[in-house]
Amino acid sequence: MPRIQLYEYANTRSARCRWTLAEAGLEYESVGNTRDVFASDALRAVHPLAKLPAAVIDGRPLFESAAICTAIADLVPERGLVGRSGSWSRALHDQWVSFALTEMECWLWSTELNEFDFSLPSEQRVPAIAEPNAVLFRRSATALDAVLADVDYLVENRFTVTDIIVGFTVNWGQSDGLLGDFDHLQRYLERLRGREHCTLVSA
Ligand SMILES: N[C@@H](CCC(=O)N[C@@H](CS)C(=O)NCC(=O)O)C(=O)O
Repeated sequence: MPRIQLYEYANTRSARCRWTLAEAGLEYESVGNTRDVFASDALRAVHPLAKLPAAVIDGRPLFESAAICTAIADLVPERGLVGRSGSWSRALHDQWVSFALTEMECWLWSTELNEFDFSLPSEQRVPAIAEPNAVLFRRSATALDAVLADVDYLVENRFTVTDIIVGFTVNWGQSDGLLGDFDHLQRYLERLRGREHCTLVSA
């Protein structure tokens, strides 16, 4: 059994890792899990920006939620949570993860940072950026919605870790009120929320 420590807190992106660990059937040690974890030297030793989530897997530090989830999925090939490295399924996993993070989540994150997150001092925030961010998020969401008209899940049309990573982003978009007319994305979230270990929190 691998030894896994997860630096986590509430409904941060660490929820992706918590869900992946449950689907993988792996136990882990939860580290932090209070707001104080952000200011801790222990977190900074694992993540150079002291962000969540971060993990230590068999003594090796790893950060970025998608990387941690994928590494966890790779630990349990028998669970079929991700295609093997070099397979076309793995290429599709990489495609959808990149799409979710760089064509969707970045706009949500920018809005949060500029509206109310604690990372930027208020004089540096540009709240008006929320409007163009919403336009750009919805442009990508339109594309994903069209894909999910034909399939239930993104890789091999069965649930994989890809859906955990992408689903978190889609759920965030719904929490921000940006999914109103995307029926296929709404149904995708319903399917994901129907899973026993789902950590997605409804708005
Ligand atoms: N791309 C990173 C984002 C990490 C991130 O920004 N995490 C937030 C919590 S969800 C955080 O630690 N924020 C504190 C900060 O920005 O200083 C990932 O997916 O892990």
